[in-house]
Amino acid sequence: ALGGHKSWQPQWRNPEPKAEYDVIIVGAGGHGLAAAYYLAKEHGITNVAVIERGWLGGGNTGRNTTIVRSNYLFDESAALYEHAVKLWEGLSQDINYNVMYSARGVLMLAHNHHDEISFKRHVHANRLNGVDNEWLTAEQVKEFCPPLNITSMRYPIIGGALQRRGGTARHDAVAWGFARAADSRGVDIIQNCEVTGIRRNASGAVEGVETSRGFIRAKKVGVSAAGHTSVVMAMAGLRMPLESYPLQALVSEPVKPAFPTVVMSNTIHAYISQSDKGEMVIGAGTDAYTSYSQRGALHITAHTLDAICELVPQFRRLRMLRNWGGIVDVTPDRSPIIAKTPVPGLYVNCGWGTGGFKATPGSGHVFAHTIARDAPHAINAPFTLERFRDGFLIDEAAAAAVAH
Ligand code: FAD
Ligand code: PYC
Repeated sequence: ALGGHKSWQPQWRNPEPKAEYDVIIVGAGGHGLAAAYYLAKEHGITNVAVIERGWLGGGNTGRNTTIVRSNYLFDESAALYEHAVKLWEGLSQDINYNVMYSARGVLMLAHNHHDEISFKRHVHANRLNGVDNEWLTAEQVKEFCPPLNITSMRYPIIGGALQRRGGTARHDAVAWGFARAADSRGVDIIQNCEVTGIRRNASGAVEGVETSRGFIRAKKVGVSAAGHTSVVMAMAGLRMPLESYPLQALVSEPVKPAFPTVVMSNTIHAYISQSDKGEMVIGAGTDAYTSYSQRGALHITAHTLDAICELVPQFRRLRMLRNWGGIVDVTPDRSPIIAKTPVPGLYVNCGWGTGGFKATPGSGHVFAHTIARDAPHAINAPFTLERFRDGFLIDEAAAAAVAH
C-alpha cells in the first residue's frame, strides 16, 4: 500500500462496455454480482454485463449490518432463506474468497407474552421445515450471552429464540468475492455507469438499456437495484408495489472481543453484534418516512442507543465512531419479488427491504436461473409480482425482525 498499490494485481477488470450482451444486470450490489456469477457458473452464460451507477458494493451491500439467518415463518420463505444459508456455508470455498461467514448464532429476545408466543410459533414452524431454531429461557439467554442484562430494565428479557447456524458475513468480501469470481468467468462489471432508460421494441420486449455511457443492447435485463428499483422499473413503464425508506446503522470504537453472538430485539428496537474489527455494529428499525436520502433521522439513533444501554449496561461507556444509512425497498408483505415481469425479457429481484443481505447467494442463484431459463426456480416461484394482485401474499412482517 505504501508503494501506491503499483504492483498489486487488480481483482477485476475495468472494461469498456460492449455494444451488446446476452444479459445485462442493473446494479452491482451483492445480489446483482451473485446473479452474474451464477449465470456464468451454472448456466454457461458469460456474455453478461453488470452495470453500476456508482462503485460495486457501494449500495446496501456495503451499508448493512451483515446478519445472516433463515428463521422465517412461512414454508416459502424458509425454503428461500435456508437455500441461502446452505450456500453461505460453502461460499468461501466456492468463490475462493474468504467471506468470513461466522455462524455465531442469532438470538431474538422476547420481552413480553406476545413475543414469546410469536417466537415459539416460529421455532415450531422452522423445525418442521428443517431450519434450526430453539427457545431459550431467560437464564439460558444469559448463559449464552453473558453481557446481557436480563432483569433490571423496563422490558425485562423473558426468553429468546436462538438460531445457532445464523451469524454474520463480511459484506465487502461478499461483493468483492462475487465480483472477482464473476469477472474471472468473463462477466464485464461496468462501474460509474448509470442506467437512465430501458428501451423496448415495437412488440414491447426489452431491447437494451440507455446509460450515461450510451446505449447497450441486450434481449434480457435483470434489475437488482434495491432502494432504486421503482425508479429503474418505471423506465420500462412498470409501477412497482414498493416503498423506499432509509435504514440506519452505526458502529462503536473497536474493542477486544466482548460480545459473543448476534442479538436482536424488535420490541425495544435495537440489535447488536461485534465485527471482526472489534466494533459493535448496531441498528434499529427504518425511519418512518419514505426517502431516497442515504441518511436518517437522529432520534432513531438516539432511541436505539437508549435500548442498547439498557440491554448491555457495560456498553454505556463506548464511544460511537460513525453512522450511515441505506435505502431499503419494502413490499406490502415484507417478502421479496424475484420474478419475470409483464415486459418480455425484463426480470426483477427486489423488495428485500431490511433483510436481503442474508439472502445474497441464494437470491443470486435463483435469479440467475429465472433469467437463464425464462422461468422461475421452484424456490422463487411463489415470489411473484402478481401475488399483490392475486392475494397470495407471504406475510413475513414478524420474521423481518426489524420494525418497518
Ligand atoms: P445494493 O447493494 O443496494 O445494490 C443495488 C445497486 O444498484 C447499488 O449499488 C446501486 O448503486 C445500483 N443502482 C441503483 N440504481 C441504478 C441505476 N439506475 N443504474 C445503475 N445502477 C443502479 N439485510 C440482512 O439480511 N441483514 C442485515 O443485518 C441487514 N442490515 C441492514 C442494515 C442497513 C443499515 C441497511 C441499509 C440494510 C440492511 N439489510 C440487511 C438489507 C440489505 O442490505 C439489502 O437487502 C441487500 O444488501 C440488498 O442487496 P442488493 O445487492 O439488492 O442491493
Ligand atoms: O434481517 O436480520 C435481518 C436484519 C438485521 C438487521 C437488519 N436486518
